[in-house]
Amino acid sequence: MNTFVRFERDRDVAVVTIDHPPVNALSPGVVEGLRAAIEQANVEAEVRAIVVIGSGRTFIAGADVHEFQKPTAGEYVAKIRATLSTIEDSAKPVVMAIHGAALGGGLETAMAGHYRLIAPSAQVGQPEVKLGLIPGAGGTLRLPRLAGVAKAVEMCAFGAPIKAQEAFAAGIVDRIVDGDLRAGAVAFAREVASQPVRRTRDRQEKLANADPAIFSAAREQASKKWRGQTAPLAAIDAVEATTKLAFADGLKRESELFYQCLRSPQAKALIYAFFAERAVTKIPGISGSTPTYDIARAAIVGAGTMGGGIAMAFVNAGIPVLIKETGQEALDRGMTNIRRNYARLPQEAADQKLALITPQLTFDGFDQADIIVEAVFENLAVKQQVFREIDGISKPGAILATNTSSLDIDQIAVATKRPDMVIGLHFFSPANIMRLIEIVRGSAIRPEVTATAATLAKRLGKIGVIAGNCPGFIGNRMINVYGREAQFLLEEGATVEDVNQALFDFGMAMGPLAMFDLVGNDVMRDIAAISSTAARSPLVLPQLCAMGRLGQKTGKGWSRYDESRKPSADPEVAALIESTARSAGIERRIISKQEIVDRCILALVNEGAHILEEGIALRASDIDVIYLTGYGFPAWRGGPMFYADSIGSSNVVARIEEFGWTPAPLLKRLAAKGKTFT
Ligand code: 3H9
Repeated sequence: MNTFVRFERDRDVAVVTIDHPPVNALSPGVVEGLRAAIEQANVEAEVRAIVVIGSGRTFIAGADVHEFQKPTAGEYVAKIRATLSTIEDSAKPVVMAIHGAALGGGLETAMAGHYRLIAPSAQVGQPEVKLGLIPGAGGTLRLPRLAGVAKAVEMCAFGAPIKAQEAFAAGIVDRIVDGDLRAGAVAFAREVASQPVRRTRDRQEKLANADPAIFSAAREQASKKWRGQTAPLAAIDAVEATTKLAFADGLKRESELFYQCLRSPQAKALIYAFFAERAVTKIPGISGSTPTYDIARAAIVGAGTMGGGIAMAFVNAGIPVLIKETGQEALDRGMTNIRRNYARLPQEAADQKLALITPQLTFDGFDQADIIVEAVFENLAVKQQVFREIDGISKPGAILATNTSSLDIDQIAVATKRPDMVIGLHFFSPANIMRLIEIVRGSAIRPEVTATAATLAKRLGKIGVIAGNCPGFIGNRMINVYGREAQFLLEEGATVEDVNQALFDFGMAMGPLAMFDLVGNDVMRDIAAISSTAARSPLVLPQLCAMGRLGQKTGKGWSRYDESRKPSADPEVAALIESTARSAGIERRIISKQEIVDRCILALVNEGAHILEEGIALRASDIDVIYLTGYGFPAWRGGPMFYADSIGSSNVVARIEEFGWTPAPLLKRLAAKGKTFT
């Protein structure tokens, strides 16, 4: 048909193959080719049925998201919709053969066909909400017709894909095909060739009597899970409209809601974030041909919260780990935490994972490890000592990684005879859950080690972002200025609750002082001590630490915590802040919510600009990915650098100057030229 879509004949069955690597997105060309192929099959008299299949690793991953960023997005969407109508209208039965994934417009294409077959390992889903969109090519109409209203609401509003078995049970697919999918689909197509075509749009039985409680419950849940986001609610509205409108009117309603979403700043931010996540793997000087080390076994030094979490991250990817502690009690505590974590799994799965972990008090077997990750106390001398020891016992070619969150990688590397094999892998807590790893490169690092770390991050299901070596790297260096600003606001008159609420309402997962209390005020103090060079120091934090108000772990920090860790305002802290500020001669005033947000967020932006200019981050979008995946920045705002761009660099500079700060030189240059970071 064209370079993206092949048309072949298997006797009386037309086989239409989409061949558009890497993921068979419905790019321009694919859409036209698919339509032409269906039309061709309908005019060829010998053809009795049609199979549509994807080549390569997947069926269709959805619409080509790049197209949504262009002014021609409207025409593009209209073409997809027209192609799906052509498929559904086909007089000859169309059998969709799904392997890999049918996501978004991919599932919509499949549902426009008359039958769906699926490989056992495949997945289907409507993940558009993650891009700030809703299904825009009939997904909110056809999915409820196949799977029922409740399932459709769940899939369209929450976006999680489901596996083949579940898709079959829900009625989305007609058969699971073990073995050769193409052959199975062709045989199936012959089976149904003489039957009248069965169009999804005509199927009404699952639409009747939808319980209104489905929609209200979903709205409530979506408002919590996707706080501040509009697309999930629009997706629920669209499915609800499906239960009330004829197919053609429902399509119109879906289209209106889709365009509202597509035009929203949220979709722009989320689509940006989607590509930003993928851009992190593009590392200058490293390519697909850069050799990598094979990582078959890992060893971890330290079974504390970080060590245990990192061990689970490896094990979850099927990599066996040794985990070493200095004392039996600490080792037992670490293993108890790991077991508690795995207790959520079915017994057999938990046993399999635990079998991959060897807890020990010695370095036995460390000489076999391909990577050793140090996760001990955050202290340079202690870490150097560990690196001296592991360097002595590990095999040549083993990578030595530190989980430091702020310390100088070069100073750790010099404790070894292989500084070129030493790398920072800054996991975030809980390391088995959080997706971010900062991959920190020291000055001696070999490209092969960086390439291995990047590949490993992907294998662990994580997002590895490259960072240069400076105190606090990217994430903590920025969080330091953000946290300082939050504390200055307190000294100048805002309450702990004002500051927390303002940033929470901005969309942060939690307010800054709530974050301090969660992470531990002592930990935040130590991070600040490593990465701060500023003249003004926060005055209250050291006092809280001295009072043992370390945060949630001690029941008291900036707030007071009950047994269920619910915070409440603590008048003692308010009095301490006030008296500290007065004795330091700081003038106190009423501070607006806008000022709280601007000072904290623009502190991030200004530091981000310095980081970018120094080459500590490879690109502005890497900084955003770190903040979206590691620091609870609202995804629908795209990250601090994208947010700065959305308000305009000259506005950012003006506001920063109003605060009496010095704008980063890069920021000033961008403002002068009317340019953006991203
Ligand atoms: C939609 O369908 C809306 C419709 O309802 C409306 C129609 C009117 N477009 O993730 P990977 C690129 S919205 C363009 O590393 P994996 C990706 O950027 C869409 N490009 O692979 C990367 O490029 P590069 C709904 C896409 O194996 C390369 O492919 N669909 C798209 O880890 C490899 O990607 C989705 O939201 C796309 N749709 O994961 C699904 N997808 O090499 C989005 C991927 O230059 N995709 N690329 O960096 C995914 O979730 C994953 O890519 C997938 C594979 C699971 C498929």
